[in-house]
Amino acid sequence: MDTTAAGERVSGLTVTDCGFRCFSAGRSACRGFVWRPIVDASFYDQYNGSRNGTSEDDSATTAYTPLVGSSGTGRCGLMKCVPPPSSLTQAPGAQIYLMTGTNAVAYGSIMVPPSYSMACTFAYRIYDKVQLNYTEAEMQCQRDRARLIAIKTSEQQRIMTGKTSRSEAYWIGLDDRDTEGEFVMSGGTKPTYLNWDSGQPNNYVKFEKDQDCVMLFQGTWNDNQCDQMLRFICEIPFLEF
Ligand SMILES: [Ca+2]
Ligand SMILES: [Ca+2]
Repeated sequence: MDTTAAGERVSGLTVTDCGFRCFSAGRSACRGFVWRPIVDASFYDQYNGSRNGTSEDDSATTAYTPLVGSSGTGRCGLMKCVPPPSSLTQAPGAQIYLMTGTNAVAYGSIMVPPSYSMACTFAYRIYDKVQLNYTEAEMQCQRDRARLIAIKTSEQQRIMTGKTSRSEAYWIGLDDRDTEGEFVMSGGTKPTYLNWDSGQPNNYVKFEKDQDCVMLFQGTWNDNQCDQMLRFICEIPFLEF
């Protein structure tokens, strides 16, 4: 089991069991955990707008049951750190607990689609069963109330490198479509953390099209033609750097 910032999710656990997993993992591996009841997808529609119609469906099928104590089972993810308090909402959704000594203390809740995994400062979804061009990928993320991932730290890059396939390429939220050579991240900021592959970006011209959209491939970045059909990664940021 991965107990780094964004642990693998395990389904079918109660809050108590999830807390026990966290406690057993030890404080260095688990500072807190996120637990989500299995909910009807329509429940999330109230908060997240209409869901996508182009990609994998979520497995959430049973009715939503409000979280009270340890009743019911859900998905459990251990976290090495937890989202900042400013990102928490009162909306019922993913429940976050802090481990304090031998106790799990309710910390808050956060509303992200059930298909998204939680990290410390963001939630993400790796779309690896559908391939879209850059604009379509952007739109798919927007339907999740998310954006193509803006990788702003080496920690965020490390997580994504670990979660993606080395044999595949994924669109990330970085492009120079407006002005050649001036890359802008999803959210409109200029990148300060950079992770280009050697020799990139090269704006390579093929069939009279240059390269204005950035993909993650084997752990580093490369600009590519925006009409290429690639996998992609969406992100819901909890904290902007
Ligand atoms: Ca370019
Ligand atoms: Ca390139």
